[in-house]
Amino acid sequence: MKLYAHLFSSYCQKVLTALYENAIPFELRMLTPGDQQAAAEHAALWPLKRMPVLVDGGRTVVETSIIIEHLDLHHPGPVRLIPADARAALVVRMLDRFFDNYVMTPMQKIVLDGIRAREHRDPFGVAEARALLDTAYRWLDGAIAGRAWAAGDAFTLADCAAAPALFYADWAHAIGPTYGNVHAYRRRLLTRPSFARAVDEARPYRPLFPLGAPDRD
Ligand SMILES: N[C@@H](CCC(=O)N[C@@H](CS)C(=O)NCC(=O)O)C(=O)O
Repeated sequence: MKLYAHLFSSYCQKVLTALYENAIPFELRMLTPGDQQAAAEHAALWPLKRMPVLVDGGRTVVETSIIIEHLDLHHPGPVRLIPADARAALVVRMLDRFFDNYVMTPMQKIVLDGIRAREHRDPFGVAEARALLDTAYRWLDGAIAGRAWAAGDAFTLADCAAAPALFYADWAHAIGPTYGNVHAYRRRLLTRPSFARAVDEARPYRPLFPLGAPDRD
């Protein structure tokens, strides 16, 4: 399998975490800005040019949640990221959508606004993103009370989504000090070997963080 990705990208880390959970072998096709060959391959596979993209045999698989579903189906390992029970799987998929739509998306809005030329910035959109993150943190703090992982005792797809989302969201818009469950969960994610590896591999790229990476994590 080949994964077209960049190690510093939050959505790429979501899939890398899933791959590392089950030690699934793959070749990383790193999408570095200077590598035009890799960029051309990526664009030919997926004209929308979003990363990561997984190529498994003759199949091109896009969208991180679907890539992780694909891995769980075709390359199952000891850690089942989608619960076998359909009802439990629904909760996991719902939380995966929560992290992508209400943590990752507003986090990216804030971060990407920092890359734009000053005249193209969108302060209203950024203020909306910050408000959405505050609401998401508040909801999450209640939802995960008493849980080890997002959906309960088992590490799942939802945690693969949560890990990079909360990692970067806290950098972009700090998680309020009153949300103790979210802080503890973020710390727990950082100690999970699969995600800790993804974070470590991305360390050299921290100077790329447009808002300035904090000196922690
Ligand atoms: N919904 C997509 C989102 C992927 C995505 O937005 N990836 C970012 C990197 S974190 C990207 O490719 N950005 C490049 C761009 O927006 O042109 C997924 O889950 O795979």
